[in-house]
Amino acid sequence: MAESIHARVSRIVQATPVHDIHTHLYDPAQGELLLWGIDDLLVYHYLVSEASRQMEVPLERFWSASKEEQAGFVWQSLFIDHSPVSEACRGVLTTLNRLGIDPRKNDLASLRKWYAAQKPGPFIDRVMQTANLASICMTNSPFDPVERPTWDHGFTRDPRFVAALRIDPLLVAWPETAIWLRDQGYAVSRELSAQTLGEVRRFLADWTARIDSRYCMVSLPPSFTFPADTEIARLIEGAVLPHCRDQGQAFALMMGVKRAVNPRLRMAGDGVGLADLNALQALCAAHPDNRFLVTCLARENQHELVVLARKFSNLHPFGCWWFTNTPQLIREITTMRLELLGTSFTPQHSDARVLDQVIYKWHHSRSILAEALTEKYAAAAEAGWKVTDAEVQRDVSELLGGGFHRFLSGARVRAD
Ligand code: HDL
Ligand code: ZN
Repeated sequence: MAESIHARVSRIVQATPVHDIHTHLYDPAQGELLLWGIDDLLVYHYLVSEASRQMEVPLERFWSASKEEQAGFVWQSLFIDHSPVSEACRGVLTTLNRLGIDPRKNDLASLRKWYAAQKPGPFIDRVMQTANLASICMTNSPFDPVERPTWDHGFTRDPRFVAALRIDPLLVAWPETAIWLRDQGYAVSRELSAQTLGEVRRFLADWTARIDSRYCMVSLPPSFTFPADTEIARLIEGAVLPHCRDQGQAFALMMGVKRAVNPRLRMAGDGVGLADLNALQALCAAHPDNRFLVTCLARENQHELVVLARKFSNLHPFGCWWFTNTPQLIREITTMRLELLGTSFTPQHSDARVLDQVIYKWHHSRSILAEALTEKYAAAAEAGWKVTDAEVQRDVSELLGGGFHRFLSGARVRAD
């Protein structure tokens, strides 16, 4: 019996290693920065948000507890007292299940025992193999006082972990960052003079070289507008975009995040707002020689982002970011992108903060991608265009990192 289209597509999607283009994971040589294991899985801020609505203990008690105790509160409230039906809860279950652990037969103590028996090196290999990852792109910040010393000290890179330069404080907190830059030896002043912009470019070039950064990234609030007489807009236009052109780097914009909506939740306290994509339209139009990688946090921004990508070939939409990383929205967004962009986008990144998470993030997303692609191939077949396995493989390789790497390299694509 001929293999169904869905079986063929699923086989190829599962077998194609993925380049995970945005995570918060670190090179194993950066030590404790690379999180893994059951306690880190359970105190993931997505789960803390959800647990804060259900757990018996007050938030202040939660924050004063140890990581193990916090994991216990999350496990009790989201897995024992209530069924683990949220996407983040299902993620823990999928991860354990695909590591060969029956979550129903294991209490927290036995899960901890299992993890305690894992050695970092072999565990990392096992996780990357289980998730079928070709590479992991980190989020590397010169502004992070914990991460920066690892670069000062230097370390032998694991080629599977590639770097991306994260510059939020430079753009969203310029006055304080100007002082910090001066302490770092860059002759900047508060006003954005030509000298200051030149020094900001030198800082960007220094760190791009230091970490061998693949692209430059920033997350932006819903209030971001461009063009504008704001420090963000002037730093982007006067320093970041020229830097990216000089270095042949793409600029990644993550748009629509509202930081610290509820500060009591700490890292779990960020929210979402509608981004003004007129700013993105103006950036793409005014800077045709720059390449923009963009993801939006609001569901309501997704259609406009896709239509803008049809207008500007220097715009590459990627991922179902954070609050849109749910089966329902991944299905909706991926189908929208296939129907309006063909395969000229990157459907997903994991945003993983704990290494083991890449197992569930990619297991869940691969199955939805396979379904969405199957629907489109079946529709093409109905119209007389049966795709070959080689063509499916070409498309899937494009979607799981090939198109991203071509876009980074500046390979021109035709405009709409
Ligand atoms: O700004 C970002 O890169 C976001 O992804 C945040 O890190 C957020 O906390 C997150 O992990 N989302 O998935
Ligand atoms: Zn992120």
